[in-house]
Amino acid sequence: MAYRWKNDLTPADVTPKSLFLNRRQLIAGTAGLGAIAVAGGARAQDALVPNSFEDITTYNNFYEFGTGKTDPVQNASAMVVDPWTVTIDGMVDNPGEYALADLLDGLETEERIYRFRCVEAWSMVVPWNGVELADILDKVGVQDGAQYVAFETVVQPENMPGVRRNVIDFPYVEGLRLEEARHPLTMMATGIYGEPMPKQNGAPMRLVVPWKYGFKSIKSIVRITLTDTQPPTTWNNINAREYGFYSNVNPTVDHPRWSQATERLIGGGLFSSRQDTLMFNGYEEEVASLYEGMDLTANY
Ligand SMILES: Nc1nc2c(c(=O)[nH]1)N[C@H]1C(S)=C(S)[C@@H](COP(=O)(O)O)O[C@H]1N2
Ligand SMILES: [Mo]
Repeated sequence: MAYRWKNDLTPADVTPKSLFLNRRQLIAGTAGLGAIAVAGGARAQDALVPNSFEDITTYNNFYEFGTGKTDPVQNASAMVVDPWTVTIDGMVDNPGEYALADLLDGLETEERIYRFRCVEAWSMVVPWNGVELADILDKVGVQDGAQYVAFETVVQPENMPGVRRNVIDFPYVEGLRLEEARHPLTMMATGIYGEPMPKQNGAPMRLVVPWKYGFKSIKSIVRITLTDTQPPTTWNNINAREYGFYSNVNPTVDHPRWSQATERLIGGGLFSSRQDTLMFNGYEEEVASLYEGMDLTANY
């Protein structure tokens, strides 16, 4: 049974992709009065209106291809994503090098429309396709004593200009507590809008953790490791004072250099205005219990 949550939409609520692709034209013309009402009134707490395919695939962070927002769409086509092997190791019953298709075989694929909030204070709403990470973990068999899941992105220097220039240390690495990784909202996404994941968005498989800042959602994953030790994570390695291990979206804990209270919705066009950032990015009811008793200012 697919997981349902407070702000979940049923497939019937999803506006056809063509409408989103044409949203700018719709907004420009009288035919778009309905769309204007939706886009103009969009607030993070209302029904989730996904961004257009174009918004999601042309404004990216993927430092392996450069640090500019349009570097990924320009450079990622060179990345080789087929064949793709994911190494699963550490505290698991069935370690190994899995062909991606074998790893996903038999698992239920779903569409999930999630808010996506970057630590840089911009946001989108994205219709992801993929599986629950918990299903992958069950398949490989997590051993007693495992407490964290570590992830690693592919490194293809010949195809990745940002890697060749060492813009940050690679491979890009991330990690979650096991309970976070097992939470039903946590996905391994293999597509958007029902299409295979575009390379600039982290083909062929990337993590999506909707209540955490975007940098936790590591792209193009080639290794998953179960461990009893908190794993190093890329942005924490770069600047531990600014980027913690948890990185839960929290409007009350500012980044040392900017406020996290509001965010700019990408693709808002004429109606673009800042909206309030929601606690745990709007998923408080679902995930707050994971952090019960924790000081969220100290554990940022
Ligand atoms: N390997 C890798 N994963 C990554 C990044 C990156 O630079 N390299 N950037 C992160 C950041 S900061 C964000 S906001 C999201 C952006 O995902 P999107 O481009 O699909 O919107 O990817 C995250 N995952
Ligand atoms: Mo980000």
